[in-house]
Amino acid sequence: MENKRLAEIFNAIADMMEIEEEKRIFEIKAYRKAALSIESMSEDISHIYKSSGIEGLMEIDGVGTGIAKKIKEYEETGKVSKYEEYKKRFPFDILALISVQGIGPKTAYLLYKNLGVKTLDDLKKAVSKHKIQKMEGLGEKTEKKIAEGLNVLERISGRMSLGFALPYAEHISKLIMDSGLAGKACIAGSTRRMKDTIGDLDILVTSEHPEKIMEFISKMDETEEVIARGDTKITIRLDSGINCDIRVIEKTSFGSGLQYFTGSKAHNIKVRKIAIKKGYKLNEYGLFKGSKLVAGENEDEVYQKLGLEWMEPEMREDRGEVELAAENKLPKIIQEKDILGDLHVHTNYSDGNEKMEDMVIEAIRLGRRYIGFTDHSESEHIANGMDRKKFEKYSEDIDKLNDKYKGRITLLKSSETDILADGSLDWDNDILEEMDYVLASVHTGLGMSKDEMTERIIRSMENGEVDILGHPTDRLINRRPPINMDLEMVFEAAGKYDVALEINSSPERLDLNDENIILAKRFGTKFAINTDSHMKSHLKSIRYGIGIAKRGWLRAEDIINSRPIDKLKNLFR
Ligand code: DGT
Ligand code: CA
Ligand code: CA
Ligand code: ZN
Repeated sequence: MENKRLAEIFNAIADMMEIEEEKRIFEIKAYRKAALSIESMSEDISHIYKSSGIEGLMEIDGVGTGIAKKIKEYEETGKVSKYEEYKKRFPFDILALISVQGIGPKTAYLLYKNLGVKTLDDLKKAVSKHKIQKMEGLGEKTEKKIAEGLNVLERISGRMSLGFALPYAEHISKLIMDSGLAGKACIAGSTRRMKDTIGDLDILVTSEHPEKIMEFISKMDETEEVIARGDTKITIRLDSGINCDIRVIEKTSFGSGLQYFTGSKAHNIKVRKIAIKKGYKLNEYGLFKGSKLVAGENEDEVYQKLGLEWMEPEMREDRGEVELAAENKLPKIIQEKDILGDLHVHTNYSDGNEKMEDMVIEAIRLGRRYIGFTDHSESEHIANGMDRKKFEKYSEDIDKLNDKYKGRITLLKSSETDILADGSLDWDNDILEEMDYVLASVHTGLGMSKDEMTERIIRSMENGEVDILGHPTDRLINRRPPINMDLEMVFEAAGKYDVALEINSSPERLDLNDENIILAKRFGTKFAINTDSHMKSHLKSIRYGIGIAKRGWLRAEDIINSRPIDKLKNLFR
């Protein structure tokens, strides 16, 4: 699947354009949007092009004529000439360099021009030799920041966002099923547990022809390299750079195999101890009494024979779930069907791609009962924030569409309101009062000290206007660490002032994550699972946020957008 590579090319083009043509902001944004869209879709872009040509490509969110032509060029020649031209002028690994916090495209260019830095290794050397602090326009502070950025990168690299890993795992499973050689192909490992970041993919396959499956997998287009191959297990590196373990097992062992390879390891160890205590032996091939197979084909049977309730994969982290399952006391956690609406949606009134009405139609198609529009407030210039006049127009549009789609969906009026540096909100009270609810987020001044940031966020909640705190830690997976704040103090304030904490489902964010949720719950906070959609296809990302919420053992009543619309409106009032 070439999706990942194409996304990289488009991101790199956008970055290189920024170096010298920063004014072409819309073009730059178009490349970034196309990249995000292509990277997060599960369908193979080559396949779309082969089966429905350029028209098919243009149906992809964020892909217009210009981008579609470039995809066509890539499919036919293996290259994008615009990218090749740029690369000649900027012959350094821009994506690697800007993955370091503190380095943007322009800094990367300066580092290349002055110090010849082309790769991350070159950068590490330049930092260790303190060459950056002597550079004009950069200096000591920047060098320190880059050194820190390199440290962060080292800690987080090698893991991929769930939002990118899951579609990929689904794609590979489908290819295996389509081969006609497999009975089942099931995602296991941390991906099945919906962990926010994924080390490698694990797929469990049942088949009577393990050799043929192995052969098929090793020859797939997506397989860049076969790292290890045994009789029933193969490890490959995919063209996305992520590794994938695939194990072939007999049908009679499918359930125990799935239980084993779903993990987590800590959960498995605890379950195995129970098995031993009850006189069984448990491994990936089954649950045995002596040499007799007692259970194996179904996962729930394996648990049942051990006196355990079946546990949702998201709960299998040895956080007390095994003990509760033994007493039939597992909590009833949130399910996908419980989520009735989405409270963080952008349109082309600010930095979204689509018209409001198109988002409404898609939300109806997905069965949402309500959505809240949250286009950006004025000070958010990079995201094309609305001024007062534009807000009025936006507000009228929401009212009009609300009438038009009455009975099918309810539209709520809001705005993603910037929390300014001093903790005040970006809109005046009269505008805030026009909204059904207020979503407030930090977007700028991310480098504040811990005390300042904590105070800033708590202050934003104190006046009682804010209903939801958007993407609370502001991390971008593999790109930006969480902001520095006292989580407990912020969560405590959220509980006190009745501000729901967002679980942002965007693949690049997944913020809050499970650990944050567990901490926040101690302060009695409520949560909102939102997509932060900027195009139609994003509305489906809600499943990642639901997975994260399940990992935090949240129940429907903990989540505000599981309430029917009138109850929700009461809550906001
Ligand atoms: P990841 O890949 O780092 O995101 O996390 P996982 O959980 O997918 O870990 P991985 O891929 O190393 O292994 C997949 C599952 O296989 C793991 O969740 C549980 C099982 N497993 C692996 N190694 C062991 C082991 O030494 N003991 C037991 N009981 N289970 C194991
Ligand atoms: Ca794994
Ligand atoms: Ca693995
Ligand atoms: Zn935001």
